[in-house]
Amino acid sequence: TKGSYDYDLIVIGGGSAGLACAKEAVLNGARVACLDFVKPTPTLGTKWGVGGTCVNVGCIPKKLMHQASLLGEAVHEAAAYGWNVDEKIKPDWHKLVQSVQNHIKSVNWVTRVDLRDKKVEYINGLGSFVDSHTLLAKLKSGERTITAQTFVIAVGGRPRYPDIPGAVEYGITSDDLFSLDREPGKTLVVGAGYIGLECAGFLKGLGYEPTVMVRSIVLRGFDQQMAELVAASMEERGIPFLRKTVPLSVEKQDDGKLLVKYKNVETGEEAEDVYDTVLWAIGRKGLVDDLNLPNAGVTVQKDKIPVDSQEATNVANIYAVGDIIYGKPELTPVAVLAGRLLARRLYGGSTQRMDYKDVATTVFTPLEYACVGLSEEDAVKQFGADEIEVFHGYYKPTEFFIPQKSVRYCYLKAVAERHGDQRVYGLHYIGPVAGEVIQGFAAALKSGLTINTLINTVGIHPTTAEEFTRLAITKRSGLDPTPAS
Ligand code: FAD
Ligand code: NA7
Repeated sequence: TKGSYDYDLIVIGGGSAGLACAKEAVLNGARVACLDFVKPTPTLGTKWGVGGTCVNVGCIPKKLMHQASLLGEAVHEAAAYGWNVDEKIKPDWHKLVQSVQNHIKSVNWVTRVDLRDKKVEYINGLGSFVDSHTLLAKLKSGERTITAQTFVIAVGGRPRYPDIPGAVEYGITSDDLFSLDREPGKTLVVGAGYIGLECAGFLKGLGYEPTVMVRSIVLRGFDQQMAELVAASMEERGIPFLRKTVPLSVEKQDDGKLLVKYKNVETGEEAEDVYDTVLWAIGRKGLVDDLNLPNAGVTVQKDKIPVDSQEATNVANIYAVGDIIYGKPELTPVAVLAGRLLARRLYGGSTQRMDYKDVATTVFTPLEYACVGLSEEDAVKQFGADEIEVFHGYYKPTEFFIPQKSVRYCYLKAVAERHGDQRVYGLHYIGPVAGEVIQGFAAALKSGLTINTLINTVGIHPTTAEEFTRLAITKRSGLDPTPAS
């Protein structure tokens, strides 16, 4: 019976999804424990406190380093606006890491206080199933067996390492980068997903020399026209892209530098270069292994857990949310909302389900890219090229004029229904503060935005977001989408 378990709910994983779910469950009257445990990285042994990926080794430190890099750029631009700045200004990596880590520590602290205030029992232990109602928590010293009526698995993922000689010994991942105790220097970033591009972007802005190694395409899953513009804007800033290339091995030279051998996957041609740092950004692996899921009978698919539209696994009392679920966007706000809604359905009598469609996102490259809804290729695939109208244009941000920054890649487009109401299926924007620009449009798109509404919305002048209200040229027309002067 319900009363015979230690808890109503045990949440495994104290990251974005787990914390949101645990806190909401308590608010709705459940007795809840939340486990969180971080295994150190293989070589540097980096570890961190409660809060999960986003706070410790994800969104937050990434955005802080991106901001540091943008500020460096802004200081140089300031001279053009008449500020007397020392042209030789230079960042201090150690100070930056310290500031970032101090912020993270303060968030860890606030998180623990919040859990205590909200009466969530926090257990710093690694959970593994004994059976579908029993969990073994391995603590720093000793272990504890606990039982619950219901489980929510919210264990997230960790970066992958490639299976090549030297990868683990000499390479690092985003789990190490934000606390690295030495300057990254000349860095090979392997992987062209958003994490690889973002890291390469801020490293360049901070004065280091990143190179991006791309196995196939850039930003798989994103609109490919936009993805190529993002890559081109990075190349313009002096970040080389090694295309169609995979690493073969990493060796440490006598001088401490890393010799990387690699090959072109099309020509088979091999080459090598020497780096100070090799950063693997080749995707993330769901943390299913430690959970002992066979003991509970939970099905796994490619390191992830498949769930239905209620986030239920194949086992009646076990649910999963966040990055660990199969086939859904791996983003913090998705994890948070899905976790909260699940708790409300479990304990608050709610029936509201998570809507994973039309989730807006931003790639925080030096010139940012944000989007919501369908990519052009997905819209074409779904509705056919004849049924899609793409409105597009290049634009010139006012703030770029005086410092004479390149406007070559400032571009945006709306992917819409061709006939009828011209409903907007997707919005894509490359330029400054992309996330801030797209967030509000995401609400509009979810409310059924049409091209007619968009172009009859009065813009805010002078902004870059107003460019969406000025979209007038369709790709089909063949007209030049670059603005006159
Ligand atoms: P996590 O936050 O990973 O939390 C899971 C927790 O469970 C971890 O603390 C883990 O150690 C713990 N755990 C694992 N196994 C066990 C176990 N057996 N027992 C106990 N505890 C366990 N998203 C955005 O929305 N915007 C961004 O800008 C963004 N940038 C990112 C940048 C980087 C470099 C990375 C790596 C990710 C970024 N993300 C971003 C993604 C975002 O961080 C994740 O989507 C989000 O953290 C997922 O939350 P989660 O709760 O599912 O998992
Ligand atoms: P992604 O988006 O999965 O991207 C991984 C990148 O690494 C991608 O460009 C891959 O190329 C490349 N890759 C994958 N394996 C290899 C190997 N073995 N060698 C070289 N290159 C490789 O991962 P991120 O780390 O950017 O993001 C993690 C997740 O967070 C992601 O799933 C998002 O949804 C959220 P490919 O395109 O496969 O050829």
